[in-house]
Amino acid sequence: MRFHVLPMVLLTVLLVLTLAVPSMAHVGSPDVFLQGDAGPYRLFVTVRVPLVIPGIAEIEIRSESNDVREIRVAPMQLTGPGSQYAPTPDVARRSLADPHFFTGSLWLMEFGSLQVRIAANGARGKGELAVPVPAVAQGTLPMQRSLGTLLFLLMLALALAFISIVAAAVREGNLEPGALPSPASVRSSRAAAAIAAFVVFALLYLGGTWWKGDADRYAANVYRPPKIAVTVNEDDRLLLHQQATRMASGNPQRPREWIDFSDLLPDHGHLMHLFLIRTPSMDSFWHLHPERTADGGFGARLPAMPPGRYQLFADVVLRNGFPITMTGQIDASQIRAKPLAGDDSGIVTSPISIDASDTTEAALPEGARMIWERDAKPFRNGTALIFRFRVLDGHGKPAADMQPYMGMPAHAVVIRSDASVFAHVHPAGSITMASFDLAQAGLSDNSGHGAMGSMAMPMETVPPEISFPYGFPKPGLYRVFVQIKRSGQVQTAAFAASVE
Ligand SMILES: [Cu+2]
Repeated sequence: MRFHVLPMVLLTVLLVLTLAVPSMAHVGSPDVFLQGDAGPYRLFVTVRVPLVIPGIAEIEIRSESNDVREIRVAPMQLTGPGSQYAPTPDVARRSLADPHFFTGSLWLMEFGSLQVRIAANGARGKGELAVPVPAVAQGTLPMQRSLGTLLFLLMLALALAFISIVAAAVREGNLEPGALPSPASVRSSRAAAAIAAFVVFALLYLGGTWWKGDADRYAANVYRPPKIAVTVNEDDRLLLHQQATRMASGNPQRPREWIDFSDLLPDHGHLMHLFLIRTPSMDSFWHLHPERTADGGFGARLPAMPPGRYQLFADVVLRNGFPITMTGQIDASQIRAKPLAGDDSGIVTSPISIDASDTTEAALPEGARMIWERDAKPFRNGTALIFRFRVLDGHGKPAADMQPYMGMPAHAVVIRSDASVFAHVHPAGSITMASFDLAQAGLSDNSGHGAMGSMAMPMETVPPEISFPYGFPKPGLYRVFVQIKRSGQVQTAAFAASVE
């Protein structure tokens, strides 16, 4: 028998739909968190990106040491001519209650790949740090009802006042003092009032139409994570292609754009980091690195994943340092096992459940464990935190065999149970390595950073404590996957966290 039709059908996987997940690069998690060095000073920076552009970004900076006297912040483009000339920086306010804490507000006037330059000055001299900030329209700001009502009433009063002024001018404009208006002038004043009313309401109508058109155009350009078309061929290769619909770029000046797959920046050694997570159980997690295919897409060998419905997140970085997370879905029925190779990794673990409490300990192979060092308090949404993890070997001792995984001590993926939030985070923060390096390259003194900078030194060994700066963007149940490498083997720990 040469044709095994039934097994082929069973073994072949079906293609699929894509799903709209609202919001932006690093899906649903727009704020930027970064841990890095401004010269001698270690800073923890949070940039809260505004919902609309132009808009105000709120910046929070925490200094590890107490010898920072002043911090200045300035926004500019990440690459291109706009990255050469820094505007006059603003001085960040130092908190009276906590001298380690500085805050600032910056107007982001442009769309696209921006950065915030941070200059610290203190007892140990000066230092600079650049924070990449992808700026796009993420939504539209609704007007407050009370303000809307007030403005409407004011507009009405103005319109009526204008009409009555016109009527009064026609009726009484040529009147001698003390005389009464003639019946003829009363008649013509009524006619004038009617004409004025027509003109005023016509102008209001046209203005309203123009305003609504503009608002609709803006709303249509609100950034949405681009969808990627996903198929699995007979060889169980996963194929990824651009969707026919272009992505909404979040930039009304250039509303629709293709992502140029031939012009991407590699991010920690790979053009694409692809994450597949089985939903809604969040119990099967795969981190693959598809390669360019001859027809302009991406392709990857699939490992032996348990069947089910998978949410896909494909991270790429554009030439200008703008990070994009594309989303898709597959229904994997059954896949012929192919061993993981290279930097590819994954885990099958227990399902996440609403009733289960948060986990602070996760099993690793051979009796080893990862501990999430956090206090018992539940997480609050929006709060910027440093997540700290400790790795213990099978004997309960701090692991001595940690190695860098793709140039970094660890990688983490934070995902909300409904897949509406996805963030790929590193010890340096929620930014991609590629954009971080681009940003530091523009600093006048980047000696302290170098190519892989403060984020990813060429390390032979990695300490068994790892930390990630991050803040959950909204309440809910989250899964946090932390990936490390020990004795040449990538290991994945899975935690649950509920956020209020
Ligand atoms: Cu990573």
